[in-house]
Amino acid sequence: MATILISGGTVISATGRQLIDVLIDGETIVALIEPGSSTLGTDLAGNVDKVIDATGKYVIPGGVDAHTHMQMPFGGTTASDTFETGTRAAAFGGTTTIVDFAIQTPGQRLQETLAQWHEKAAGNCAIDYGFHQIIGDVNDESISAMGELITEGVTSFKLFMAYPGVYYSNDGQILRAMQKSAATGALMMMHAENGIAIDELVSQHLKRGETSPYYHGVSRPWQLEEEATHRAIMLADVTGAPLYVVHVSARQALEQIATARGRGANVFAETCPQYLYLSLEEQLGAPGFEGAKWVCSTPLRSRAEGHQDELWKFIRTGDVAGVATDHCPFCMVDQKELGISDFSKIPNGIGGVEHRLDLMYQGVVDGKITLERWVEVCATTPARMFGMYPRKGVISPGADADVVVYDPNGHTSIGVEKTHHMNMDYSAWEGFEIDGAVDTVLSRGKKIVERRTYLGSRADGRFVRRELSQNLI
Ligand code: DUC
Ligand code: ZN
Ligand code: ZN
Repeated sequence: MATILISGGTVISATGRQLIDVLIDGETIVALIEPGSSTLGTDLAGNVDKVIDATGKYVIPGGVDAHTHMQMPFGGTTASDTFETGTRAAAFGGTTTIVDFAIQTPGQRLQETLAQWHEKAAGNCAIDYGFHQIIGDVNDESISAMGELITEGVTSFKLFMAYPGVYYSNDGQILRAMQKSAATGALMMMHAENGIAIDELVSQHLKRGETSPYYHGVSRPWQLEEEATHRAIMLADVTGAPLYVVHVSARQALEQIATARGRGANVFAETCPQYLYLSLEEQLGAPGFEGAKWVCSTPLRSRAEGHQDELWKFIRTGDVAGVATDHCPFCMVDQKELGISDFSKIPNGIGGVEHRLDLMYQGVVDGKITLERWVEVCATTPARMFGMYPRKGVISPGADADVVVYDPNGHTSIGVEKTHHMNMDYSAWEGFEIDGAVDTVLSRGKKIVERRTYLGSRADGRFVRRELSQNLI
C-alpha cells in the first residue's frame, strides 16, 4: 500500500491541537512531522505516493461509534440498515469504527448468537467493527460463556432493565452477570429504565385511548430512568463491576452517575445526539403520527425540564464519557407504521450513524464544547472505553490510519434528499444545518470518502478484537 502525507492541517487530539503533518505508510500512521522540519527531509511531499492537502482544515482520528444496531431484529421487524448500508453511511459521516451488538434472546447460547452476528457482518462492512454481546438470558451457561467471549475480543456485555419478556433481566440476574463482569474486568453496559413500571404505564395510557407517539415518551418518565440508573449503580457497587450506562437521556440519571463518580466508582455515561438536540414536545409531540420518527428508548426528554442543556454540561464536566448514536433505524412505511394505532408497537429507534460527528461539531461551533472534547467524546474515549486504544481514537505513530479531514469552512445540510446515505425513508435530523463538513475519510490508510463521494468497497472493514476497557482503575 501507498505512503500518504496529510499536510498543512491542524491535528486535534483529546489533549490539544497542533499544526503538524501526518505521514501514513500502508495501514498505519508512522510519524507526525513539524512542517518544514529537516529531520525527515523538506521535500517529503515529493517522496510520498499521495499528498492530501489539509490546509485550513482539522485532522482528527476517525470516529468511533460504540453503540449501533445494524439489521437488528426488534419490535416485529428488522432495523433497516444492513451492515453494508449502515457502515457506508457511517463512513460518509467520518466514523471509521462501530461497535454493534450481538443479541442473545432466551433459549439461545451466547456463542451461537455471536457467530450469527459475525456471519451478518463479515465481508459486508465499509469500516472496522467490533461487537458487544447482549445477554438476554442470564443463566449458568451464559455466565460461563462470558469468559470465552472475552478471549474472542468481545469484552463488553449489555443487559436490559427494560423490555420485560424480550431482553429484560431481573435484579438477581443482573447481580450474577455483574459478579462475572467484576471477576473478569469486562465492562457491563446497562439499558437503565424500569421496564416493569413502564409496561404498566403503557397499558394504562392505551386503555385511556392515548395511543399517539407522544405517549411513548410520557409512559417512560425520567423518574423510571433515574431509579433504574441508581439501582444499576448500587448493584455495581455491591459486585464491584465496572458499569457503563448507555443512552442516558434524563438529567437526573446523569446526576446519579455524577454522584457515583464523585465517590470514585467505575461508572460511566453515554449519551446520544438525539438527547442533546431533540425533545418530547417538539419531536414526539409532532402532529398526527409524525412523532413516530423519534420513538426510541430511552425517550426524548422535555425541553421545559432542561434535560438537553444539562446533558451538554455533563459532557463538559466529563461525567458523560462518550457520545454514541444508538443507531437503530426503521422506515416510516411498513415499520414505524406498525404502531399507527398503538404507540407501544412502534419499533424503537432513531437512525443517526452518519451525523454524529457533524452534530457534535455543531456543539463546538455553538460554544458548548471544545474541539478537543469533540474528538475525545466521539473517538478517543470510546476507543479507550472499549479496548481499542491506541489502535483507534488517536492520531499517533503506530495507530491505524483511520483519519478524517474535517473542513470548518464547509457546510452540511442534513436531510433525506441531501446528505443522507442511511437506508431510511426519512431523516430524524431533517433540516439541521451544520457549520462544518467531513472532507476526506481514510480507513486504515485507504481513502474511502472524498468530498461526499464514496471510494471504498463493501468488504473494507475488519473485525476488531478488543482488549478489556482501558478506562478502569
Ligand atoms: N433502544 C432503542 O431505541 N432501540 C434499540 C434498543 C434500545 O434500547
Ligand atoms: Zn438500550
Ligand atoms: Zn441500543
